[in-house]
Amino acid sequence: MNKIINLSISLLLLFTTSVVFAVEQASIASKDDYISAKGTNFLLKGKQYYVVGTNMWYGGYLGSSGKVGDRARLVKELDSLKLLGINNIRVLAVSEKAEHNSAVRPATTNGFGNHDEDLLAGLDFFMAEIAKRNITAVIYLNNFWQWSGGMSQYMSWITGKPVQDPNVTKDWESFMQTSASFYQSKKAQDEWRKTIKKIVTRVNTITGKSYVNDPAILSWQLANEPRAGNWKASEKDKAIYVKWINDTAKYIHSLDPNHMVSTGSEGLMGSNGDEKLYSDAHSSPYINYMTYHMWIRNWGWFDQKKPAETWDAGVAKAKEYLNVHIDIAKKVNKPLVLEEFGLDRDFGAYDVKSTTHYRDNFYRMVFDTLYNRVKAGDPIVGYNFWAWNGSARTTRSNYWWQSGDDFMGDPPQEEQGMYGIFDSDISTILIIKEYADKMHALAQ
Ligand code: IFL
Repeated sequence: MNKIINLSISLLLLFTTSVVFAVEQASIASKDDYISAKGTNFLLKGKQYYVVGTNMWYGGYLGSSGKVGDRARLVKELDSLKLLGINNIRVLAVSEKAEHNSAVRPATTNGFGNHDEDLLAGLDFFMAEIAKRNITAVIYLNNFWQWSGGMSQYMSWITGKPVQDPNVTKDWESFMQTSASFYQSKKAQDEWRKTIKKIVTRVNTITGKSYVNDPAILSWQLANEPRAGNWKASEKDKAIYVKWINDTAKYIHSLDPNHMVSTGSEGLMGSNGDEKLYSDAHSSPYINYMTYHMWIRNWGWFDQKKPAETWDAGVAKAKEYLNVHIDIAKKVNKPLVLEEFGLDRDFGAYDVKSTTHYRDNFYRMVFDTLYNRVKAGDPIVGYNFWAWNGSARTTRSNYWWQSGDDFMGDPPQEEQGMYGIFDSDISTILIIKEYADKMHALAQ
């Protein structure tokens, strides 16, 4: 009798697996349905594809059906972004549990191999919802900075030493050195590859579709803003970093033949100002396009407390930074995306009701500079502004995030409201929409 029951169960399992496989086969996209890089262009179904995007690191968090999730809000945010003309979102795949105050709580990963399935299913929901809206995702698999645990947390798990939160120590140089030690740790790389494999080969629990077969993924991204080391990185550090990029990207392609892989690099400011390092990092045959980020206040090119005095020089430097990367991409012969930029609200305010005149002018300048170069057929293929706060609001008088607060584009390492765009920022939203329309018109 037992034998018969076992046999029936096995047959049932075989049948179910075959049906799932057959359903997935039937819906498997053709090569043309995935965005790919050709020369300095992105192509989708034989047509130019331009990234008109935003950043929403917390997309998977909102998608969770658990306590921290808010699916109704996610759906509403995506509807708003769609109306704005957004077609791409940069999102975090995994976070590592950290003790310091600058990191998001909970984390998707609570120690090596210990993943929170509810939170991971949140990314599934996010992916299912963006696909419905014809929005694509860039999914990053690690973080050089501390707000999602990231590389410094991997190293803390390995060395047993607590992460020294640079928000507290103010010692960013030694923090960066610790983060970069991640590239050289065999244990860290082995553990990270297990996580990469888990995410990349995942089957979406909402759609039943494998991530590998999901055309809504524009690219897998190694990490948010990986750097070779601190500002004193040696030639050896740089070589290790370039090799790490090549090897990891190759590994991801071995798991997923359908999608592009990108670095998440900030460009020259994340490459010690070293053009060779930036070019080398993106010359790997396994890196399909180039990325850069631009932060004129973080980098001291603009002082938000003295805007009138520092605006002209800050904008001049910004324009140069925007253009110089496009010229480098021409030499490397790959497409380029400006995947982060932003500016404070006027005079560095965080309050949702404060004005955004300088930010609005800055957004217009960035969009216009890039739009004109896209139009001229240069290697720039789009942008993602940082970031979408949408309907999130903080109730904290000091603007610092705490567990249970709304998730917004400003991560927990920064004041809530610093750079993100709220759904009430109408003047900025109108500029985003104006240029989204212009960019889409170029793809006709
Ligand atoms: O929040 C920051 C984020 O870590 C990033 N780049 C800069 C953002 C604003 O400071 O990736």
